[in-house]
Amino acid sequence: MAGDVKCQTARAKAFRRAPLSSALALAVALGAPAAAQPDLLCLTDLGQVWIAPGETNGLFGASTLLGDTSFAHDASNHQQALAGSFLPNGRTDLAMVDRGGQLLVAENLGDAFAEAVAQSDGFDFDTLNGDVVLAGDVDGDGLTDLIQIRTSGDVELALNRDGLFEALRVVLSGQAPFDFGGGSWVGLGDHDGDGREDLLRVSGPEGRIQWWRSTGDGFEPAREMGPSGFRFDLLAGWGIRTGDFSGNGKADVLCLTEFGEAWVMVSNGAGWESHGNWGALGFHDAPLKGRGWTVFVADMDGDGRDDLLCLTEFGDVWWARSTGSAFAPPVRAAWTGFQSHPAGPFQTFVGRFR
Ligand SMILES: [Ca+2]
Ligand SMILES: [Ca+2]
Ligand SMILES: [Ca+2]
Ligand SMILES: [Ca+2]
Repeated sequence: MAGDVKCQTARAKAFRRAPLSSALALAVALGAPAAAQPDLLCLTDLGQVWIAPGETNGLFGASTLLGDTSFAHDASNHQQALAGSFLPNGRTDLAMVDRGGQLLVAENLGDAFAEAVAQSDGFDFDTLNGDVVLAGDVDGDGLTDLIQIRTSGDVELALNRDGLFEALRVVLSGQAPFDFGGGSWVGLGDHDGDGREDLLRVSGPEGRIQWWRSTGDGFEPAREMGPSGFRFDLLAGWGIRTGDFSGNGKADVLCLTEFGEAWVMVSNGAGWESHGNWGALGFHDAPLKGRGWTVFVADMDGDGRDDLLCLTEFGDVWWARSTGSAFAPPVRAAWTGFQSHPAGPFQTFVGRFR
Protein backbone atom coordinates (compact mmCIF):
# COMPACT_ATOMS: atom_id res chain seq x y z
CA MET A 1 0.00 0.00 0.00
CA ALA A 2 2.80 2.40 0.92
CA GLY A 3 4.43 1.56 -2.41
CA ASP A 4 1.22 2.45 -4.22
CA VAL A 5 1.05 5.83 -2.51
CA LYS A 6 4.70 6.54 -3.36
CA CYS A 7 4.09 5.53 -6.94
CA GLN A 8 1.03 7.76 -7.21
CA THR A 9 2.92 10.69 -5.71
CA ALA A 10 5.74 10.21 -8.23
CA ARG A 11 3.19 10.20 -11.06
CA ALA A 12 1.56 13.34 -9.72
CA LYS A 13 4.92 15.11 -9.48
CA ALA A 14 5.83 14.04 -13.01
CA PHE A 15 2.49 15.31 -14.25
CA ARG A 16 2.83 18.65 -12.47
CA ARG A 17 5.82 19.41 -14.68
CA ALA A 18 3.33 20.36 -17.38
CA PRO A 19 3.77 24.10 -18.00
CA LEU A 20 1.11 26.41 -16.61
CA SER A 21 -0.77 28.69 -18.94
CA SER A 22 -1.23 31.88 -16.92
CA ALA A 23 -3.42 33.42 -19.67
CA LEU A 24 -5.85 30.53 -19.42
CA ALA A 25 -5.82 30.65 -15.62
CA LEU A 26 -6.72 34.36 -15.81
CA ALA A 27 -9.46 33.74 -18.39
CA VAL A 28 -10.95 31.00 -16.22
CA ALA A 29 -10.78 33.25 -13.15
CA LEU A 30 -12.66 35.98 -15.01
CA GLY A 31 -15.39 33.56 -16.06
CA ALA A 32 -14.67 33.84 -19.79
CA PRO A 33 -17.43 32.52 -22.08
CA ALA A 34 -17.23 28.97 -23.44
CA ALA A 35 -14.68 28.70 -26.23
CA ALA A 36 -15.59 27.48 -29.69
CA GLN A 37 -12.87 24.87 -30.02
CA PRO A 38 -13.10 21.50 -28.30
CA ASP A 39 -10.64 20.93 -25.46
CA LEU A 40 -8.78 17.89 -24.21
CA LEU A 41 -9.25 16.89 -20.60
CA CYS A 42 -7.24 14.36 -18.64
CA LEU A 43 -8.56 12.67 -15.48
CA THR A 44 -5.84 11.14 -13.30
CA ASP A 45 -5.87 8.34 -10.78
CA LEU A 46 -5.45 11.01 -8.10
CA GLY A 47 -8.71 12.68 -9.14
CA GLN A 48 -6.97 15.66 -10.72
CA VAL A 49 -8.36 17.19 -13.88
CA TRP A 50 -5.98 18.72 -16.42
CA ILE A 51 -7.14 20.69 -19.42
CA ALA A 52 -5.47 21.47 -22.74
CA PRO A 53 -7.69 24.28 -24.09
CA GLY A 54 -8.62 24.19 -27.76
CA GLU A 55 -7.42 27.25 -29.65
CA THR A 56 -7.78 28.37 -33.25
CA ASN A 57 -6.57 26.32 -36.22
CA GLY A 58 -6.74 23.04 -34.36
CA LEU A 59 -4.04 23.97 -31.86
CA PHE A 60 -4.17 23.51 -28.09
CA GLY A 61 -2.88 25.78 -25.35
CA ALA A 62 -0.55 24.53 -22.64
CA SER A 63 -2.05 21.92 -20.32
CA THR A 64 -3.13 23.34 -16.99
CA LEU A 65 -4.40 21.84 -13.76
CA LEU A 66 -8.10 22.69 -13.55
CA GLY A 67 -8.62 21.18 -10.11
CA ASP A 68 -9.67 18.06 -8.28
CA THR A 69 -12.78 15.97 -8.69
CA SER A 70 -14.34 13.77 -6.08
CA PHE A 71 -13.64 10.73 -8.23
CA ALA A 72 -10.56 9.39 -9.94
CA HIS A 73 -9.70 7.32 -12.98
CA ASP A 74 -9.28 3.88 -11.44
CA ALA A 75 -8.59 1.22 -14.05
CA SER A 76 -7.73 -1.47 -11.51
CA ASN A 77 -11.16 -1.13 -9.91
CA HIS A 78 -12.97 -1.39 -13.25
CA GLN A 79 -14.56 1.99 -12.82
CA GLN A 80 -15.57 3.71 -16.00
CA ALA A 81 -15.38 7.48 -16.46
CA LEU A 82 -17.49 9.12 -19.16
CA ALA A 83 -17.71 12.61 -20.64
CA GLY A 84 -20.88 14.19 -21.98
CA SER A 85 -23.49 16.92 -21.62
CA PHE A 86 -25.06 15.26 -18.61
CA LEU A 87 -26.44 18.50 -17.14
CA PRO A 88 -28.06 21.43 -18.97
CA ASN A 89 -25.13 23.87 -18.58
CA GLY A 90 -23.72 23.93 -22.14
CA ARG A 91 -20.44 22.37 -21.05
CA THR A 92 -19.09 18.81 -21.09
CA ASP A 93 -19.49 17.18 -17.67
CA LEU A 94 -17.93 14.04 -16.24
CA ALA A 95 -19.61 10.91 -14.92
CA MET A 96 -18.36 7.77 -13.29
CA VAL A 97 -19.84 4.30 -13.15
CA ASP A 98 -18.32 2.61 -10.12
CA ARG A 99 -17.89 -1.07 -9.47
CA GLY A 100 -20.92 -1.09 -7.19
CA GLY A 101 -23.14 -0.11 -10.11
CA GLN A 102 -23.59 3.47 -8.97
CA LEU A 103 -23.64 6.36 -11.41
CA LEU A 104 -21.94 9.55 -10.19
CA VAL A 105 -22.23 12.83 -12.12
CA ALA A 106 -19.80 15.73 -11.60
CA GLU A 107 -21.08 19.02 -13.01
CA ASN A 108 -18.66 21.17 -14.97
CA LEU A 109 -18.92 24.66 -13.47
CA GLY A 110 -16.58 26.15 -16.10
CA ASP A 111 -13.63 26.68 -13.77
CA ALA A 112 -13.97 23.55 -11.63
CA PHE A 113 -16.00 20.40 -11.22
CA ALA A 114 -18.68 20.24 -8.52
CA GLU A 115 -18.77 17.42 -5.99
CA ALA A 116 -20.04 14.29 -7.75
CA VAL A 117 -23.71 13.53 -7.12
CA ALA A 118 -24.92 9.92 -7.00
CA GLN A 119 -27.80 9.02 -9.31
CA SER A 120 -28.06 5.40 -8.35
CA ASP A 121 -31.77 4.77 -8.73
CA GLY A 122 -32.28 1.62 -10.75
CA PHE A 123 -28.77 1.48 -12.18
CA ASP A 124 -27.03 -1.84 -12.46
CA PHE A 125 -23.92 -1.12 -14.46
CA ASP A 126 -21.58 -4.05 -14.30
CA THR A 127 -18.23 -3.14 -15.76
CA LEU A 128 -16.55 -6.14 -14.17
CA ASN A 129 -17.88 -8.76 -16.58
CA GLY A 130 -17.11 -6.95 -19.81
CA ASP A 131 -20.28 -4.92 -20.24
CA VAL A 132 -19.67 -1.49 -21.70
CA VAL A 133 -21.39 1.82 -21.08
CA LEU A 134 -21.67 4.28 -23.98
CA ALA A 135 -22.56 7.97 -23.72
CA GLY A 136 -24.59 9.60 -26.50
CA ASP A 137 -27.73 11.56 -27.29
CA VAL A 138 -30.26 8.89 -28.25
CA ASP A 139 -33.38 11.10 -28.12
CA GLY A 140 -31.85 14.24 -29.62
CA ASP A 141 -32.64 16.64 -26.76
CA GLY A 142 -29.04 17.85 -26.47
CA LEU A 143 -28.38 15.96 -23.23
CA THR A 144 -26.23 12.86 -23.15
CA ASP A 145 -27.98 9.57 -22.39
CA LEU A 146 -26.34 6.31 -21.31
CA ILE A 147 -26.50 2.96 -23.05
CA GLN A 148 -25.25 -0.25 -21.54
CA ILE A 149 -24.18 -2.96 -23.96
CA ARG A 150 -24.37 -6.38 -22.42
CA THR A 151 -22.11 -9.18 -23.59
CA SER A 152 -25.30 -11.31 -23.61
CA GLY A 153 -26.65 -9.34 -26.57
CA ASP A 154 -28.99 -7.08 -24.60
CA VAL A 155 -28.91 -3.29 -24.89
CA GLU A 156 -30.20 -1.11 -22.05
CA LEU A 157 -30.99 2.59 -22.21
CA ALA A 158 -31.14 5.24 -19.48
CA LEU A 159 -32.55 8.47 -20.90
CA ASN A 160 -31.43 11.75 -19.40
CA ARG A 161 -34.37 13.97 -18.43
CA ASP A 162 -33.16 17.51 -17.67
CA GLY A 163 -30.06 16.17 -15.93
CA LEU A 164 -31.62 13.25 -14.09
CA PHE A 165 -31.30 9.73 -15.47
CA GLU A 166 -34.28 7.42 -15.79
CA ALA A 167 -33.82 3.82 -14.68
CA LEU A 168 -32.11 1.54 -17.18
CA ARG A 169 -34.48 -0.54 -19.29
CA VAL A 170 -33.87 -3.19 -21.92
CA VAL A 171 -34.53 -1.75 -25.38
CA LEU A 172 -32.98 -4.53 -27.50
CA SER A 173 -32.65 -8.19 -26.62
CA GLY A 174 -31.64 -11.36 -28.39
CA GLN A 175 -29.06 -9.64 -30.58
CA ALA A 176 -25.90 -11.47 -31.58
CA PRO A 177 -23.59 -11.24 -28.55
CA PHE A 178 -21.51 -8.10 -28.35
CA ASP A 179 -18.14 -9.81 -28.22
CA PHE A 180 -15.71 -6.98 -27.53
CA GLY A 181 -12.70 -9.19 -27.11
CA GLY A 182 -13.41 -11.08 -30.32
CA GLY A 183 -13.23 -8.39 -32.95
CA SER A 184 -16.61 -6.70 -32.51
CA TRP A 185 -16.92 -2.92 -32.14
CA VAL A 186 -20.12 -1.18 -31.07
CA GLY A 187 -20.69 2.55 -30.74
CA LEU A 188 -23.02 5.44 -31.42
CA GLY A 189 -23.42 7.74 -34.39
CA ASP A 190 -26.30 9.54 -36.07
CA HIS A 191 -26.16 7.55 -39.30
CA ASP A 192 -29.32 9.06 -40.84
CA GLY A 193 -28.86 12.61 -39.54
CA ASP A 194 -32.21 12.92 -37.73
CA GLY A 195 -30.55 14.30 -34.57
CA ARG A 196 -30.78 11.04 -32.64
CA GLU A 197 -27.69 8.91 -32.22
CA ASP A 198 -28.05 5.38 -33.55
CA LEU A 199 -26.26 2.20 -32.57
CA LEU A 200 -23.68 0.82 -35.01
CA ARG A 201 -21.67 -2.38 -34.89
CA VAL A 202 -18.72 -3.52 -36.98
CA SER A 203 -17.94 -7.22 -36.62
CA GLY A 204 -16.40 -10.25 -38.21
CA PRO A 205 -13.51 -10.68 -40.64
CA GLU A 206 -15.58 -9.24 -43.52
CA GLY A 207 -16.41 -6.08 -41.52
CA ARG A 208 -20.17 -6.60 -41.37
CA ILE A 209 -21.86 -3.33 -40.36
CA GLN A 210 -25.21 -3.25 -38.57
CA TRP A 211 -27.33 -0.19 -37.89
CA TRP A 212 -29.96 0.07 -35.16
CA ARG A 213 -31.82 3.33 -35.84
CA SER A 214 -32.87 5.31 -32.78
CA THR A 215 -36.58 5.88 -32.28
CA GLY A 216 -35.93 8.37 -29.46
CA ASP A 217 -36.75 5.92 -26.66
CA GLY A 218 -35.31 2.73 -28.13
CA PHE A 219 -33.89 1.29 -31.34
CA GLU A 220 -35.41 -0.22 -34.49
CA PRO A 221 -34.37 -3.76 -35.48
CA ALA A 222 -30.90 -4.05 -37.01
CA ARG A 223 -30.31 -3.31 -40.66
CA GLU A 224 -27.34 -4.84 -42.43
CA MET A 225 -24.99 -2.28 -43.95
CA GLY A 226 -21.93 -4.40 -44.72
CA PRO A 227 -19.63 -5.93 -45.67
CA SER A 228 -17.07 -3.15 -45.41
CA GLY A 229 -13.68 -4.84 -45.06
CA PHE A 230 -13.33 -2.82 -41.85
CA ARG A 231 -11.78 -4.50 -38.86
CA PHE A 232 -11.67 -4.00 -35.10
CA ASP A 233 -8.76 -5.61 -33.30
CA LEU A 234 -7.54 -4.04 -30.08
CA LEU A 235 -4.36 -6.08 -29.90
CA ALA A 236 -3.34 -5.63 -33.54
CA GLY A 237 -4.17 -1.91 -33.51
CA TRP A 238 -7.24 -1.74 -35.77
CA GLY A 239 -9.81 0.79 -34.55
CA ILE A 240 -13.28 2.02 -35.49
CA ARG A 241 -14.77 5.48 -34.96
CA THR A 242 -17.92 7.29 -36.09
CA GLY A 243 -18.19 10.95 -37.01
CA ASP A 244 -19.46 13.24 -39.75
CA PHE A 245 -16.24 13.45 -41.71
CA SER A 246 -17.96 14.36 -44.99
CA GLY A 247 -19.98 17.21 -43.45
CA ASN A 248 -23.43 16.13 -44.75
CA GLY A 249 -24.92 15.85 -41.24
CA LYS A 250 -24.84 12.04 -41.24
CA ALA A 251 -22.36 9.96 -39.24
CA ASP A 252 -19.78 8.08 -41.29
CA VAL A 253 -17.74 5.10 -40.14
CA LEU A 254 -13.94 5.23 -39.96
CA CYS A 255 -11.50 2.34 -39.81
CA LEU A 256 -7.93 3.02 -38.67
CA THR A 257 -5.67 0.24 -39.83
CA GLU A 258 -2.63 -1.10 -38.06
CA PHE A 259 -0.61 0.60 -40.84
CA GLY A 260 -1.91 4.06 -39.87
CA GLU A 261 -4.31 4.43 -42.80
CA ALA A 262 -7.75 6.00 -42.35
CA TRP A 263 -10.58 4.42 -44.37
CA VAL A 264 -14.02 6.04 -44.40
CA MET A 265 -17.46 4.83 -45.42
CA VAL A 266 -19.51 7.95 -46.09
CA SER A 267 -23.16 7.73 -45.06
CA ASN A 268 -26.02 8.82 -47.33
CA GLY A 269 -28.52 8.33 -44.52
CA ALA A 270 -29.62 4.83 -45.47
CA GLY A 271 -26.40 3.19 -46.59
CA TRP A 272 -23.02 4.18 -47.95
CA GLU A 273 -22.35 6.54 -50.82
CA SER A 274 -18.61 5.97 -50.95
CA HIS A 275 -15.87 3.92 -49.35
CA GLY A 276 -12.18 4.70 -49.58
CA ASN A 277 -8.78 5.49 -48.14
CA TRP A 278 -8.78 9.06 -46.81
CA GLY A 279 -5.05 9.13 -46.06
CA ALA A 280 -1.97 7.49 -44.61
CA LEU A 281 -1.86 9.52 -41.40
CA GLY A 282 0.25 7.34 -39.15
CA PHE A 283 -2.53 7.60 -36.57
CA HIS A 284 -3.07 4.55 -34.38
CA ASP A 285 -6.05 3.57 -32.29
CA ALA A 286 -3.98 1.22 -30.18
CA PRO A 287 -4.73 1.84 -26.49
CA LEU A 288 -2.63 -1.16 -25.47
CA LYS A 289 0.44 -0.18 -27.54
CA GLY A 290 3.19 1.22 -25.30
CA ARG A 291 1.59 3.72 -22.94
CA GLY A 292 -1.44 3.95 -25.23
CA TRP A 293 -2.30 5.64 -28.53
CA THR A 294 -5.81 7.08 -28.88
CA VAL A 295 -7.71 8.72 -31.74
CA PHE A 296 -10.43 11.28 -31.00
CA VAL A 297 -13.09 12.67 -33.33
CA ALA A 298 -13.71 16.42 -33.07
CA ASP A 299 -14.41 19.34 -35.40
CA MET A 300 -11.37 21.41 -34.45
CA ASP A 301 -11.81 24.22 -36.99
CA GLY A 302 -15.61 24.53 -36.80
CA ASP A 303 -16.21 23.93 -40.53
CA GLY A 304 -18.91 21.31 -39.88
CA ARG A 305 -16.67 18.39 -40.76
CA ASP A 306 -15.28 16.16 -38.03
CA ASP A 307 -11.49 15.97 -37.91
CA LEU A 308 -9.19 13.45 -36.23
CA LEU A 309 -6.87 13.97 -33.28
CA CYS A 310 -4.24 11.41 -32.37
CA LEU A 311 -2.87 11.40 -28.83
CA THR A 312 0.39 9.49 -28.88
CA GLU A 313 1.82 7.54 -25.99
CA PHE A 314 4.31 10.42 -25.56
CA GLY A 315 1.57 12.98 -24.89
CA ASP A 316 1.78 14.64 -28.32
CA VAL A 317 -1.43 15.53 -30.13
CA TRP A 318 -1.63 15.56 -33.93
CA TRP A 319 -4.51 17.05 -35.91
CA ALA A 320 -5.69 15.75 -39.30
CA ARG A 321 -8.27 18.11 -40.78
CA SER A 322 -11.06 16.68 -42.90
CA THR A 323 -11.47 18.23 -46.35
CA GLY A 324 -14.78 16.39 -46.83
CA SER A 325 -13.27 13.64 -48.96
CA ALA A 326 -9.83 13.08 -47.37
CA PHE A 327 -7.77 13.98 -44.31
CA ALA A 328 -5.07 16.62 -44.72
CA PRO A 329 -1.51 15.69 -43.66
CA PRO A 330 -1.36 15.76 -39.83
CA VAL A 331 -0.17 18.90 -38.04
CA ARG A 332 1.34 18.74 -34.55
CA ALA A 333 -1.25 20.48 -32.36
CA ALA A 334 0.35 20.32 -28.91
CA TRP A 335 2.34 18.48 -26.35
CA THR A 336 -0.03 17.79 -23.49
CA GLY A 337 1.60 15.11 -21.35
CA PHE A 338 -1.75 13.33 -21.44
CA GLN A 339 -2.10 9.60 -21.98
CA SER A 340 -4.99 7.20 -22.26
CA HIS A 341 -3.92 3.62 -21.63
CA PRO A 342 -6.90 1.68 -20.22
CA ALA A 343 -4.75 0.30 -17.40
CA GLY A 344 -2.68 3.46 -16.96
CA PRO A 345 -3.05 6.34 -14.52
CA PHE A 346 -4.71 8.77 -16.97
CA GLN A 347 -7.86 8.83 -19.05
CA THR A 348 -8.29 11.53 -21.69
CA PHE A 349 -11.49 12.97 -23.18
CA VAL A 350 -12.37 15.50 -25.85
CA GLY A 351 -15.22 17.95 -25.27
CA ARG A 352 -16.23 21.54 -24.53
CA PHE A 353 -14.95 21.78 -21.01
CA ARG A 354 -14.85 25.60 -20.66
CA1 LIG B 1 -30.67 12.90 -24.75
CA1 LIG C 1 -30.38 8.81 -36.12
CA1 LIG D 1 -21.20 12.27 -43.22
CA1 LIG E 1 -13.34 20.30 -39.25
